[in-house]
Amino acid sequence: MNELVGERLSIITPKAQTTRHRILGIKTGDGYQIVYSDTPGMMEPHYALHEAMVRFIKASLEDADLVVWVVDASLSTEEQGAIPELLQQSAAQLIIVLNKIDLLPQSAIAEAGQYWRSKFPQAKSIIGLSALNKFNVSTLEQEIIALLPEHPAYYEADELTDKTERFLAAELIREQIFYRYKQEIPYSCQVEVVSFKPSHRLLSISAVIYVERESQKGILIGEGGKALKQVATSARKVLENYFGKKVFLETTVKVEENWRTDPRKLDRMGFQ
Ligand SMILES: Nc1nc2c(ncn2[C@@H]2O[C@H](COP(=O)(O)OP(=O)(O)OP(=O)(O)O)[C@@H](O)[C@H]2O)c(=O)[nH]1
Ligand SMILES: [Mg+2]
Repeated sequence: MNELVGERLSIITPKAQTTRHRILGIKTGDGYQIVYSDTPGMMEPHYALHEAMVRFIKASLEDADLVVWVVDASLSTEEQGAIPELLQQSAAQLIIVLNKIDLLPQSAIAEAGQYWRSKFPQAKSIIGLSALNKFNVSTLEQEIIALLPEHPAYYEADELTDKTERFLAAELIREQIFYRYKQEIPYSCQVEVVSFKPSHRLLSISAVIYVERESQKGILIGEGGKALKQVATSARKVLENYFGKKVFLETTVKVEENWRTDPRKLDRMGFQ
């Protein structure tokens, strides 16, 4: 979606389940407007956060005129997950994107195309692309535009997303956590920006990083606060680059017991 919209709206990491929300990306062009919903990846929900993530997927599927189903073409067919029932049941038109074809030899791309055609005979098109190398992204956009229904624009031409700068800032901090910690830590963290104050030259951001348990807090902060300091330094650089000004970033770690499994806490944290 970032490549299609031409903006960094969703964070990207090598770890699974990076995206936790439904994030709109709006692209308005000459005579068209595309409203993308980037969603979490489909999965079996194991706890309340997962359930909230699946709700975002369901709502997006219900609203969609068109579903762009992105598969990782570098995985073997055995490694591909089952095709979710929700997708099979969706009345929306379907495009299958075989992403990461930069990792495949030409012959394997053709084979992948045939495999996915047999899985989705109803697909309007199956497009191999590389989001990384920006290969075939504009072809995909042309296919999408061709399938858009006639409708007045939903958003103003200069709107890019439904998310606030606060939200995007919190996500960029979370992205650094996903990059810097292993195993359970990224999944036990949620970031909230509690203060976002832009002035002429400086942007002051205060963020709370929630963890579920005292032990995770210790790992996150690290010996002598070193690990958290590294997160904060790299996040500050990313934020400065993103917002185009100097950033003062303050981070606090708080234990919010079992926030992932408590629907009320999740509601308060913006997962309603
Ligand atoms: N080689 C290669 N890697 C890619 C390409 N597109 C994405 N990636 C990598 O794949 C990983 C996952 O990318 P994400 O954008 O986080 O994937 P996602 O499908 O949104 O995943 P979740 O948000 O975790 O559900 C990251 O490490 C990306 O850099 C591509 O075209 N080629
Ligand atoms: Mg994602």
